[in-house]
Amino acid sequence: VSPNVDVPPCYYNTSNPYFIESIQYSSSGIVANLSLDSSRIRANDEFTKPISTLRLEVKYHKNNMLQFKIYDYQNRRYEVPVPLNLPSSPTTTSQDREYEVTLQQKPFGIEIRRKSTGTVIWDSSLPTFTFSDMFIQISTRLASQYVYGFGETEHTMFRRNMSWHTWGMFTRDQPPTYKLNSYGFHPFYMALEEDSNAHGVLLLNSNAMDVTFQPTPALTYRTIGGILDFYMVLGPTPELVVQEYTELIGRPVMPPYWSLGFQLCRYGYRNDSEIAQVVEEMKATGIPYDVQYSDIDYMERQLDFTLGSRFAGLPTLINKIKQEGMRFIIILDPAISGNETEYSAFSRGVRDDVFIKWPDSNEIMYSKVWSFLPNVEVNESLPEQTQIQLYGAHAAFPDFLRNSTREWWKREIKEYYDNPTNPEKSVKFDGLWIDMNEPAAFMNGAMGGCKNDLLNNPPYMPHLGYRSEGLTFKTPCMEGQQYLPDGTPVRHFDVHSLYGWSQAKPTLDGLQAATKERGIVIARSTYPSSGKWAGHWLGDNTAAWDQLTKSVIGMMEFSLFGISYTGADICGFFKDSEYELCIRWMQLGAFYPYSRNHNEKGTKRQDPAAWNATFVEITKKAMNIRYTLLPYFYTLMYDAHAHGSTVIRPVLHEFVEDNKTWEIYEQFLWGPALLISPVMTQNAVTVRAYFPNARWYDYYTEEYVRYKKEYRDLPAPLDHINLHIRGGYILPWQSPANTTFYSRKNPMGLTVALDDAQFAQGQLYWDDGVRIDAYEDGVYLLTSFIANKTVLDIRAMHRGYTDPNNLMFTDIKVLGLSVSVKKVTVSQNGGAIASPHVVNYDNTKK
Ligand code: MIG
Repeated sequence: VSPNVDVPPCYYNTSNPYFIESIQYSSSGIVANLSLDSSRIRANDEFTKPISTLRLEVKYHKNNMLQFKIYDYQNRRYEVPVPLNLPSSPTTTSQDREYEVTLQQKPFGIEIRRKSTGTVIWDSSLPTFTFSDMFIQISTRLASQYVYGFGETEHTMFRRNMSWHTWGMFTRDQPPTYKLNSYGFHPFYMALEEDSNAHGVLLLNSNAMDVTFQPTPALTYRTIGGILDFYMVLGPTPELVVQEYTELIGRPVMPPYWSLGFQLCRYGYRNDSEIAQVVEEMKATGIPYDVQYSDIDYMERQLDFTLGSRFAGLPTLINKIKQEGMRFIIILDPAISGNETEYSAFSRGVRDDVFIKWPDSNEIMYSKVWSFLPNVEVNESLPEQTQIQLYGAHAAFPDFLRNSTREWWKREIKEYYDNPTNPEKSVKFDGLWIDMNEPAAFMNGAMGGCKNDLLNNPPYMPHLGYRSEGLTFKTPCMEGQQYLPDGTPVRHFDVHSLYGWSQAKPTLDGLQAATKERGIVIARSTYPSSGKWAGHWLGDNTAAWDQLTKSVIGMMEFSLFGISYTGADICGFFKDSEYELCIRWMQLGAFYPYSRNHNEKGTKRQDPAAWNATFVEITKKAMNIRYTLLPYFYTLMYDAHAHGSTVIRPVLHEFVEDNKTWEIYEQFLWGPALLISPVMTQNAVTVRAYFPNARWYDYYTEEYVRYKKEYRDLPAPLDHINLHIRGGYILPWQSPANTTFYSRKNPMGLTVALDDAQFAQGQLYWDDGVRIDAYEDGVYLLTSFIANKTVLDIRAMHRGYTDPNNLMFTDIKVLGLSVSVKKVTVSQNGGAIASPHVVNYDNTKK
């Protein structure tokens, strides 16, 4: 192995100094005590001195899921307070378990095999294991070169490059940049085995860490705190890996129907009339559009729960556009200014003791971030950083881990919505967009400077790309005192990367308490299980071509992380967008679950109404397809919420037996049945697309294209995004309209795309689109469709909801029938279904 700067040799012990002293096997797992062979310890400094005794606990939770945990059983250490869904008692038998665990005694190692194939999928009998207070390292051999996941970082392919790359993890206000960790923290990977079985591994640890991929293939984890707590799911398919992982961490939130509509935002609207004007221009284009936003501009001096004078008309505007069937989302930042004389969010926060403090002190730890000082005349012509230096207020950070904080936050949200003292000023938002929750600061550390150098500049600094700044780069000090719900004190050092996670649930709870509807929360910083309450936008990207591919990789990765409501800022956040780029991005963004065009203050307008008539036509065409397919897409969201299936589905999840798909990231699927092949390069008029082994029908012509297991160069003129429907599936759809409020009233249809065996199936989930817990409470309709040769069977599987619009499938298209059809009769419990439409591939053009 050649020396490499990314591999710190001083942290690889030549030999692993731990050995197993005692082992106890039981029907539900293994417990072993580890000891340190002191003759094999290197001369180490204080903080990397290995702990002398450790315990390994292996728990066979399920036939397809096990946990292995290594910790100090003599001294309690911090453990991640994120609850997992574990069976209260193991539900396995040794025969049915899909895995086998073997321990190596000296040096200590753990090996896990897939029983059915004998493949070793974890083997830590490598000479690198060490466990000290602020440096814990473990390595494992991997079953193949095909590893996916670990985030949130920008990289260039979906599968991870195994050639000596190290990736840091620690939540940070870091715009997507190659190799740097951005807003979220996801220590989870999915790996393929050579025979195309798949498994997944979560390291439940929240301390700053890094992972190094080695071509062996192998993987080394280094974390600077907590314990090693691994969970492995055995798949054996990639889809099952995600289903099993989300069963463990919690399934993705069910978004309201309207949140699947197109959304428009920008940073820097000057006043409410500018928003009103944009809304009118957008409506005039006729492009489907459901949601308008306001960024921090609506606030007075960026103070949460206030309304600036230039936005005094916002409540009226929101009420008006809601009358017209649209929705409104506002932003909230976590930090609260401590410089105001009358600011109830702060005074009530102090009263309820919600803010992060200095350790052993009653002093709030203040930093600087959004919120300007009172009584200042902000000179907007100054650069942003100078403005912050001059005008930035003392910012206090709510500790969302505490019950008191959660209650306070929910009350503040609800009060802003209701505004009981001034109801005509109440802001009737439908969703909340939570930014800056890494947590972000506009300075390193806190006012007065950080005090605990050991925590802020730890002996081992994970590879985060800003080593010299230490951990406090753009965030408060690591010694910040936080508390778990049960009152246990924890250091910000340990829970930093849980900040956004801890804000997600109270924000959704507050939103739902206010609006009495399902609503949606879009969070910037996420951790495993954030998806239960929130979606995620991929952050401050740049208006540049490479960001289109990066967004596809990002969404597929978040599918693995159990967050299905995702998307990137369409047309790019930083920099002025450009015509062709923005058109291609609108086409791709029409297939993001979270489809929002958003840009930075000071940049050129880039909303679809800002360009020209051709832009409008092209965007409308793509958006109309999105709206047409929303019944199918909403059903995928339900399937993710109920069963953990992916929505933005990597091609390899459906065709894993074809190893060409293991490399694909320039195409993706909506569920199992719609293949999206976007143009993501400048000046391209064709797109190279892979067609895995299935029947594919062109979405537009409905023609059976006869491409199988091959790459094709498809025509892709500027007004066209290539879409293909997979034979074997039935897609429910509905005629589009300018908002989902109206499209939901339109007639529905089915597209039956037959496979080679003349078979197809599908389903439709339908509810009122806004009811909280509609699925949990059974207030929904689930219909299944099965087509077999010449018979289509439509069956209600669950009848908990009747749509007031008397919806019917008035148009049924059958693609690929191999016999010519003269007459079709369809009946469905007396309900009439009009004009079935049959496309017989033998008599469509080739
Ligand atoms: O300091 O609220 O990622 O979407 O427009 C920047 C202003 C803060 C960062 C978000 C971006 C948002 C911007 N915010």
